[in-house]
Amino acid sequence: MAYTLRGQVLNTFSENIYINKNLRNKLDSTDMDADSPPAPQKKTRTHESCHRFSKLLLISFIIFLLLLKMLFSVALITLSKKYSQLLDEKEIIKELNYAELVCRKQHLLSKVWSCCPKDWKPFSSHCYFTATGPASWRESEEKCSSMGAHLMVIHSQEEEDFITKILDPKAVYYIGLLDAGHRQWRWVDQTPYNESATFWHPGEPNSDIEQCVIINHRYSGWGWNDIPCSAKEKSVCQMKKIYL
Ligand code: MMA
Ligand code: CA
Repeated sequence: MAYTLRGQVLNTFSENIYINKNLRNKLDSTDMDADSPPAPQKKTRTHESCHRFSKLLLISFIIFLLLLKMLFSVALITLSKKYSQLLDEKEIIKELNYAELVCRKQHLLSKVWSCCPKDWKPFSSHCYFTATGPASWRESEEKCSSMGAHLMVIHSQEEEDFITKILDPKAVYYIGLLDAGHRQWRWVDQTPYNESATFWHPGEPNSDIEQCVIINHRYSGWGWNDIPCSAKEKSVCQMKKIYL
């Protein structure tokens, strides 16, 4: 008998041909000689079922191989996804290798950690740093940029309240708002300037030559004021939280 399945099938196949040939010879000789004994039918049937079994075995093997291939493909896709995720995380950590990360779990059962660099304050989906400057608006923005951040952008009362609680009421801080010309206010992250979510001090903005914006505390409370961009002030940097 053959050693491999393929060999076995071939072997069975050639045996079958041989038997069929044999049968044909027998039939031919029957035509010529009616007295000859009948062909051994039992043996042929055994070989037929053997052939069917081999066929079944071959089909099962092919299905098994296909399933195996599918399994391998799924495993390969999963692994490559995990690998690229790992590379991304490594890239983020490499970029931030100047800082230790402080991470928290979103929920007790969550697998995701949200992180901010050490000395940055977390709020909602962002991290905030208030110890830059004094420097001009442009230099302050460059400093934030060098840390993978930008000057702070404020879009809600909650964000305004969060930041004012951690700022020094005697200091002045640049935020990421700029006059692009003719009192067209632009946020550094290109998000739209929404008039209904602004926190200008009463009477501000008040001067065309004051094109950069600070946040500070006055007798009336916290608010924004336009000032000349060359003034050296502190600033607030903001970056997205890092999720691991
Ligand atoms: C300063 C300066 C301005 C601001 C006024 C408000 C005198 O200028 O901070 O930007 O608008 O004060 O009185
Ligand atoms: Ca002003």
